[in-house]
Amino acid sequence: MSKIVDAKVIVTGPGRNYVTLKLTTADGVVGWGDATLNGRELAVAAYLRDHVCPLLLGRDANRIEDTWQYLYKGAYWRRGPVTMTSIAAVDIALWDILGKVAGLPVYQLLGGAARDGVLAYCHATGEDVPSLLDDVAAHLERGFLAVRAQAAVPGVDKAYGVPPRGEFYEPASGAVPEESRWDTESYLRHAPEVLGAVRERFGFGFHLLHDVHHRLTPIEAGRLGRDLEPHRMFWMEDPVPAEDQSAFRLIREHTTTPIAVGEVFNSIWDCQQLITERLIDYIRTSVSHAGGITHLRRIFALAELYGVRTGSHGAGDLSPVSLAAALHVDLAVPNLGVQEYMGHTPQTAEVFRPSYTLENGYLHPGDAPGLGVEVDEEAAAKFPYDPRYLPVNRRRDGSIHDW
Ligand code: GCO
Ligand code: MG
Repeated sequence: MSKIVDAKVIVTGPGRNYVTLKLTTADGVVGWGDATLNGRELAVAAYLRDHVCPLLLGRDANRIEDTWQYLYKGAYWRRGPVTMTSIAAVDIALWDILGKVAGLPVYQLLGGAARDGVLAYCHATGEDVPSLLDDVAAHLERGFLAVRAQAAVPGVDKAYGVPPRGEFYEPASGAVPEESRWDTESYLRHAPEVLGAVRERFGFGFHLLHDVHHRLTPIEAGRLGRDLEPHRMFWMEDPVPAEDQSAFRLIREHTTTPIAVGEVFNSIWDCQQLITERLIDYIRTSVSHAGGITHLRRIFALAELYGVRTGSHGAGDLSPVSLAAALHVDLAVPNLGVQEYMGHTPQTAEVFRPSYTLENGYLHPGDAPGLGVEVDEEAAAKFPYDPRYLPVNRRRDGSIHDW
């Protein structure tokens, strides 16, 4: 029995906001979990503080599955990003504790390494095609073997994924959401040209990815997928709003471009139809938004049965604790596809000190016991929470579109 004696929620804003859970056992072992939900951080912090932390005190830290079931079934009100991010944070922290007690990196507890390293994809962006090509070149020079390419779209104000030149991409900003404008026709004309320009310049010797960010109808997505076929995409991500699972059947009828979905999902039930009916190729659920290591493994195991590979979300709004947890899972599962890797800002690195490494396009979680991330609480206290929201997207006529 390894009793949990303390559960503390840390809210910090080193460049962007993160919510971190710290669990401590009677033996003084500390486990860290990520509970960040971009733009809704304090809802998760309150859920943990008010409804979860008090229930954890006195529980056996070794009973990870039991704690997961206790928090999931015990709440009665199931699923949803706030609940599942909270459960994820507890679960990730418990795996961290188990690894530290065992003196083993978490991936060893998950069955050991199934590969030497985890293929990572980076983000290349540009305000126009020449600047995108420069950025792709810079990432290929750094050794990346998989590159996501996003460029500004003519007529679209603040296109998704494109930061002002030289700045780190962070879509959340402002105490009220920023608004952007969207033009489907312009995007559908422009995106195949942009991705074609990337292939024309750099060839086919690396994986090319693109994120549509939930903005098309199924038939539009089918057309885009078909237009992208000559460019041999690794994947087309989130072509339509992800919650409409049967929409993906229509896309499938029109294109062989592989489809990736799942960053906004928070449970296996969100993925069930997509996986079992083979409507997608990559499942992108993240460890911190989909119930932690325990639940992510279950989703990935279901996916394996149907030939669906993994492609975990790894944007900057997932803290280094999440990225580390994802990497331990990635290293151990048989059906890894790729891991998203945006990196974190220098300010974030003042608070979180991960031991994962990136070499020749592959990430590795490292061999420190547990997850291998240290969190500097004094540094965290220096960066106050700063309310920021994800943008709202409007069509030309002013009506709200998916962002
Ligand atoms: C991605 C994602 C992110 C999200 C972000 C929202 O594929 O990396 O789409 O960029 O927009 O996580 O907070
Ligand atoms: Mg995405």
